[in-house]
Amino acid sequence: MAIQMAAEEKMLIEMVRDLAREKVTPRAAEIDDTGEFPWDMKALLAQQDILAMPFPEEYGGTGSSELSILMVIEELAKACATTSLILCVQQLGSLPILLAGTDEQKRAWIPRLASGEWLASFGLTEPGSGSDAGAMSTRAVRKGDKYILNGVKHFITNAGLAHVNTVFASTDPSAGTRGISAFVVEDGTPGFHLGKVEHKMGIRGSQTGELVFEDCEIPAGNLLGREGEGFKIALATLDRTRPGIAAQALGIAQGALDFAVQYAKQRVQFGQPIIANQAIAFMLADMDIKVEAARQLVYHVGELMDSGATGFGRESAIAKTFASDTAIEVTNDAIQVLGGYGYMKEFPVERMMRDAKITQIYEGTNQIQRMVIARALSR
Ligand code: COS
Repeated sequence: MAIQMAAEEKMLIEMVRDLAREKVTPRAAEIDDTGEFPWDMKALLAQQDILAMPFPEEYGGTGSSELSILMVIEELAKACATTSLILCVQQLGSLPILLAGTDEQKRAWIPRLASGEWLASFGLTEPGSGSDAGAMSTRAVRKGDKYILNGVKHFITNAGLAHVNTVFASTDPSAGTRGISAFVVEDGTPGFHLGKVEHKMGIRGSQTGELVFEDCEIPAGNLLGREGEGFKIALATLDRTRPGIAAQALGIAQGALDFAVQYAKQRVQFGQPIIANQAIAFMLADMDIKVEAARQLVYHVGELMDSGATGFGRESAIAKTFASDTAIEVTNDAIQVLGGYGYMKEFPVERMMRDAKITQIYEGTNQIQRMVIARALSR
């Protein structure tokens, strides 16, 4: 596939590749070990204008192509999935504002997200509604020039860290998904606080927790779009951000493959490097086949989004499913190539496998992706 990309975007990708190798890779194990949000990595991404990529220039962003954003996520994820997630979620949490917000709303929130001063979160999931996102019970009731929010959002990346929280709540429970609305809740709003913080298997430096709303009053002007449009805003956002998770999975898989190849060239058993054994060489070849196929799907959906096409939900779901399944298979095989060493924390591949697992789950499980694909087929 011939990649259409401006020269400066190509330079940016190379810059990020170097940055990832020099600054991100050396921090990855420690971030995983401590489970603390890597503020230094966030600052690095902000300084390099990487967090500005998903935003239009008129709101302080760099107006980067979707393809280049995916490639940057891939480069970061090769080194550290947690760090790549900072960019993914900056886009996820703010896309509802870009898709449905007014100019005034964009001016209020986007510039400080683009500069990296603020982080964003995306509050859709609840304890009782994950895959069935439309079954949410968080309520928003209009009272004069305010909305009063009550409910709990669960498994939210950047919970307690984000200033701009995009929150989906029902303004009309009798209308089902057509009664869901989208809001921005700013950090520090009375009645809004951080609930339980999760301990996770992977992406451990990323903070995942609950957003709790108890008679939380927000200005009516924080409604995005019109009442009842929230579910469509959420799904349209996910169509556009699932490729970012696919790119993250791709990066994790490539990182594991690179490490396994390097190891297999150096590790000597039975008098020769283990890559000289066909059992290992073919395993590496199979890993490479899968990673390259995932890459083509990820770049394809990026180019599709950049072409201005609409209705790429199927391609987005295909890329996310294939790349995340690939990430699990390839990281698992990378551990096998390293043998006992692969199982030890001293080497990065076990972390990569733990990090890869979430890509099959978040932003819609791969079972939900298959539903999206099957529905597109039946239309
Ligand atoms: N973009 C915009 N609107 C969409 C859409 C899309 N991709 N897909 C569906 N819609 C619209 C439908 O047209 C429908 O609108 P109308 O009521 O006006 O006809 C509405 O949304 C409801 O659609 P549908 O009936 O298909 O909704 P379901 O409740 O069956 O749910 C799925 C659809 C399963 C696809 C959705 O709930 C989903 O994506 N779940 C996973 C959630 C998720 O990814 N969570 C992760 C959170 S972020 S870590």
